[in-house]
Amino acid sequence: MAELRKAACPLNCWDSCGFHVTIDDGKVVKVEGDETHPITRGKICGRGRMLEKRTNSEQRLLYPLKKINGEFVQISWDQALDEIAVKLRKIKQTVGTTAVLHSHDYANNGILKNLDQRFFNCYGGVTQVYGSLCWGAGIEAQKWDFGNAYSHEPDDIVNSKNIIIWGRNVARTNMHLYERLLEAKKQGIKVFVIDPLYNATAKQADQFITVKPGMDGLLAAGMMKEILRLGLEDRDFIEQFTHGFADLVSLLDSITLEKISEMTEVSSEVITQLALVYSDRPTATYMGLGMQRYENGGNTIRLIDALAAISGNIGIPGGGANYANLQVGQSFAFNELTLPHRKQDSRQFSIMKQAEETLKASGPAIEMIVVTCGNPLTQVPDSGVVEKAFSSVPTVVVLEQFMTDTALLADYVLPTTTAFEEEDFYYSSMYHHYVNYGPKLVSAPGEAKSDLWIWTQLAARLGFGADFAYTRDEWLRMTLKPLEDSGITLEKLKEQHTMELPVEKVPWHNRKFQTPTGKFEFTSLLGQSKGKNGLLALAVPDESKWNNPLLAKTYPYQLLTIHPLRSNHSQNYHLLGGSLKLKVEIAPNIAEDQGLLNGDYVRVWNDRGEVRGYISILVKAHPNTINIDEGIWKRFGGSVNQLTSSRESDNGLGSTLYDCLVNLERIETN
Ligand SMILES: Nc1nc2c(c(=O)[nH]1)N[C@H]1C(S)=C(S)[C@@H](COP(=O)(O)OP(=O)(O)OC[C@H]3O[C@@H](n4cnc5c(=O)[nH]c(N)nc54)[C@H](O)[C@@H]3O)O[C@H]1N2
Ligand SMILES: Nc1nc2c(c(=O)[nH]1)N[C@H]1C(S)=C(S)[C@@H](COP(=O)(O)OP(=O)(O)OC[C@H]3O[C@@H](n4cnc5c(=O)[nH]c(N)nc54)[C@H](O)[C@@H]3O)O[C@H]1N2
Ligand code: SF4
Ligand SMILES: [Mo]
Repeated sequence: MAELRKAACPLNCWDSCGFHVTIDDGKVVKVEGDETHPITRGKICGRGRMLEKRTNSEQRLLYPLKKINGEFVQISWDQALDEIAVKLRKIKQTVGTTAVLHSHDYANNGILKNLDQRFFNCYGGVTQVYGSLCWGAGIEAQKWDFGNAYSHEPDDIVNSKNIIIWGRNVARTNMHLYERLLEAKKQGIKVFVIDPLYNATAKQADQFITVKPGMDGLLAAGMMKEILRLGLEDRDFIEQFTHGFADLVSLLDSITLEKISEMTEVSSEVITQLALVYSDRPTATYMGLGMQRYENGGNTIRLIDALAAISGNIGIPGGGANYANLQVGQSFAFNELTLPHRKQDSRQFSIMKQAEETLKASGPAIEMIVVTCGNPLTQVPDSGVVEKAFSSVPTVVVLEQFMTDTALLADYVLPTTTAFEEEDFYYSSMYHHYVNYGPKLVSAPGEAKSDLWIWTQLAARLGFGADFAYTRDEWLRMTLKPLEDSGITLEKLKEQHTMELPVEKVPWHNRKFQTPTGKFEFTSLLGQSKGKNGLLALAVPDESKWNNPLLAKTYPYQLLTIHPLRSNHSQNYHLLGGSLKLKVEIAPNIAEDQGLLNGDYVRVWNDRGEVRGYISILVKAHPNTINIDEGIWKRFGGSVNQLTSSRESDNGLGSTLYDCLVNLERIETN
């Protein structure tokens, strides 16, 4: 008899959907949306549905593997754990615990996935990665401006007059915002999309504004110039609740609107018109993450925040500079779970430069890399260097569900469970503020074990078993401790499956900001305390004709590598079936200039590497722009990160994945 159970999507995504999962004969047979979920309301995307395939796939890793003479050999769990524990103990006794690099990302939104950090802290403190490939530049930017990065609750959107979707590929990456946009449009709320690509969201917009990639900060500066020229700014807000406005004014005075128009490749008329839209309050801004993956990414988000601030759109229903919603994750007892004080030693590599740092590390050199919830060989920039670094380290341990490009490089591959095979809570600090409960629904195939089981076993072998001597219930209760007063308990969550977290629904409505001055800061004291000048700037991407004219002559096209429609990063390509062809999407002018046709085979290259694929001419895109979706495995023609740079963003915490110039030419199919 088939059974229907409620569950939750574990994927790293804006939406954090509620599921209805059908189980038959001990197997997951279907994944659908839970129509009682207050935000996701029964609709889910193909990536969520495909979790059925991911769970049942014959490609699942079933046994611990060890590489011997270049070949993977099946070994027992005891052998794998004993050998890894011996190596960890030896490293600790000889060169010190920071000779271990913990390379991870956030492929699974389960709260107990953070126990890897507890393991490494209790072990003594390893080399950790800091910053984020994903959203690091913008998070830091909002911390400088507001003191934190908060979004309005999803249903607040109906209070807007205008909605600006700025660099977020909503129809593809954030489907429940897309649903709400369509509803808002029906109510007469105006929708504007600012993006170099004419994507599915742009098609639904009242107006699409194409912009030169990486130039959004300048565009925001242009709008601010016009708002001030026309006297449309919110004087009360500026005078009472902001710091550093005079610095902003002198910055805006240092450039003309004509120059901004030339650099952004947006006409002055459109800039003026958008200034009027911002002044016609409330205007909500929904920023995406693509546009901050540039050298100037932090400054870009800061200028857009400043635009929302001077136009009076902060702290009011229907407004907001919505980028991320960190208050969601901040609701849980993170320190109790991860025990940061147990670290005796520490070293940090930026997540962008983890490979270069590994290659040059000394005192101590990296002896072991442990990879959890990540596929760095595909996802980390400059993959040529990543491959070199991972191949150079004596022991690489990868906890995985599938034989990814990274797992192929490992010395030990430890097979892990998928979400329906273990119990956890799921939440996302990107969009809505509900936590979802995900029960264990089926048993894991073969000898696959949860990450938590692996940490528990290793901790016992290394003498800190007591730090992991908790039941699932106890772990989950530990994370909910700060929420008890709000009535959120494990029992209630198990019963209700999703619960609303006690967060600000209209952030900053009381105008009390979490910055050092307590105000919105155009000039950031936090930035200054970190050794920067804290000022806003008219900054451009590193790889642009404005900054590097010679490079721009050799490599005339800007390469974006946006998130794929049917895969969450690298997680689904091997399950899609059919023959996968790497698609090189190009702006129409490139096709005209080079006489390219759809289906032509081309190589795309720069000094860092080369990728080959088939031309697909976009109907509309900003001139000289190319896109290749990210996440593609080596065996399917990837990774596009062979082309991207590992430079860090202006504030040091974000990636510059889209700040990437390339050239392209047709070649013969081989
Ligand atoms: N289908 C799908 N959905 C996903 C994911 C996935 O892999 N697949 N991943 C999830 C994760 S982890 C994340 S971080 C989010 C990311 O969600 P998004 O922020 O929506 O995704 P991106 O693909 O980074 O880029 C979004 C948009 O930015 C535009 N863009 C690029 N450069 C610029 C620029 O300089 N200016 C402007 N204005 N726009 C620019 C791109 O053209 C694209 O339309 O998506 C989540 N959802
Ligand atoms: N060029 C380019 N590169 C990018 C991006 C881009 O837009 N362009 N986007 C960046 C962004 S936004 C992000 S968030 C990162 C994502 O980077 P990653 O998180 O590294 O990418 P994923 O492909 O989501 O997942 C990594 C692996 O985690 C495994 N996994 C899933 N669940 C579990 C689990 O429970 N336990 C363990 N041990 N493993 C698990 C999956 O099988 C998968 O192979 O990529 C970044 N890289
Ligand atoms: S991937 Fe995102 S949109 Fe798709 S089901 Fe999961 S949470 Fe929902
Ligand atoms: Mo991400």
